[in-house]
Amino acid sequence: MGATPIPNLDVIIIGAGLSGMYQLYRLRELGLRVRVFEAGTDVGGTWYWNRYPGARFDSESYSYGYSFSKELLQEWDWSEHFAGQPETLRYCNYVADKFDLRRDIQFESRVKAAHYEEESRSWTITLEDGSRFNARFLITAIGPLSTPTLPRIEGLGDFKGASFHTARWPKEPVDFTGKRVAVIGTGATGIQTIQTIAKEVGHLTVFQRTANWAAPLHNGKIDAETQKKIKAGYPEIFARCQETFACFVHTPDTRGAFEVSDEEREANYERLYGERGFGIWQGNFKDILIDRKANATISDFVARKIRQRVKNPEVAEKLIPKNHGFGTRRLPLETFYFEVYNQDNVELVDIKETPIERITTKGIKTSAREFEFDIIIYATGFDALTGSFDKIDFRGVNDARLKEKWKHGPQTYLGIMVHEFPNMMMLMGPHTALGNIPRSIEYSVDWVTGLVRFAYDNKLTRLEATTAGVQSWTDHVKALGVGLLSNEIDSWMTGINSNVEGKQTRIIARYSGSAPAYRARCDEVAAKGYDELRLG
Ligand code: NA7
Repeated sequence: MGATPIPNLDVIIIGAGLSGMYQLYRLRELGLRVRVFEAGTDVGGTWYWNRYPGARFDSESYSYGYSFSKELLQEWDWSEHFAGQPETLRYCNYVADKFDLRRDIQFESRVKAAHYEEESRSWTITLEDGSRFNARFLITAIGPLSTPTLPRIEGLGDFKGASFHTARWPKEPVDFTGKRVAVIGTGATGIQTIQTIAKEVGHLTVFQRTANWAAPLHNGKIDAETQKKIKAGYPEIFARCQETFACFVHTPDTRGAFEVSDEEREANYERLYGERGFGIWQGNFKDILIDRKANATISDFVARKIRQRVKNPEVAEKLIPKNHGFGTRRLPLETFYFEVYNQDNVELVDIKETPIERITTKGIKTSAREFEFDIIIYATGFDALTGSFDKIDFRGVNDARLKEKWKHGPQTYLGIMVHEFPNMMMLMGPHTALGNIPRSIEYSVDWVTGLVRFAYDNKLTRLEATTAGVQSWTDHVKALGVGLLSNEIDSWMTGINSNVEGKQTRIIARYSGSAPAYRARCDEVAAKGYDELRLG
């Protein structure tokens, strides 16, 4: 132990994104001494870091904001059906100001270690600067997609122009006018970036490894009349989110794709393709994500749309995924993305055909050509779900290491607790329901708050998940994944990241059951006095 006394707290929260902010708010209500440690210089998490051009919601704005404060709901006006990142970051700041959250948040404080001490039944965290803090409880609010990854390509540091990962975008605007720009990656982030900067660049080259399905977002401004309706309708909006599979507003279809005629199916797809948001994914026929033939009908439909929208048939074919069906990876939503490839100054490079060999001082060298660029954008994604845990040296009872424990995939109880890691709770960790994420955040924060309150009310100082509890939840999560087409394809949802050593084998790190079922299970645990935990 160092010479500096360690301040004593009741709860330490890591992260001041949407989870950490709300968790702080709730724990303050219990009168506890809470401190949040945040690596960034301000609140917002995902919306603080992801400042890349075109970053915006794919969830309807009014279904995304916090629902816990009626006052907040009435005060805040979302300007668009799918708000852009600057607006969402303003929203996060508004919330922080309104509830005076910053006084308990320590910024520029990256946690590098968190160790449990049995004697004191408490957690000590160590920040990058060496300072340490101690608390009875540790709550991680570090986000499922918050550790960006760069390609493992030779010469990455050699490039003399400007290069950015989308999730580490500078605060100052980047000028693309007349510039030769490369984008590597065509996931949800790459697509938003490409369709936005294509309007400004001199020349754009997109390096695509795997074609992704994407469907129109159909964003629009919210006029005064609609604003009024939204504000009056919040109870119904949130009630709807509570009923649906993944907390989105889109009502799932109870019919199978082949329970309707070919004409009806086509008309349904046409309607969904013309509607705002995730309806085509979340409100589609019930079997498109589990039945190969049903999936083929929607995949064929969207492929036809791509062929209609992209003028050059060769380019269109490159943009149509061949290795996975529609919706089996996280569906990007787009705004005239496919039309970008009709611009004379935009080129698509299929890097499965001509792999990138190295980054050079001037640009990118593929097996076929050498390209020169002023700017390279890496839209190459994240070490998802477990990556942010791996970066912190979490140690539990008898020095047990979390990274080691999760070597072959996460082992959790309700996605919230881990055996041998007493008094540590995870928000939006692996094995929890994600979906429309603030809805899941609010539920998990309330559940964790209930557990902390239970501990203080009952003078409990040690809460631990049992091996049986962990086994049963982990088995349950695995069983839920059986039969899903999404589990047969590489993506961050199946734990694959080609840029991270050891993440080339598919795992089940994501809870794929319904949010209502998840909540019912957690409610049951709470109602029974948390008797599935080892309490002391
Ligand atoms: P994603 O969805 O993981 O997409 C990353 C993209 O980058 C994807 O197209 C990858 O191709 C590509 N990629 C990754 N590494 C490389 C290398 N080394 N070389 C070439 N291409 C590469 O991340 P996003 O940021 O777009 O979205 C993440 C989530 O954030 C999203 O689902 C939303 O929930 C918000 P691949 O498909 O792996 O072949």
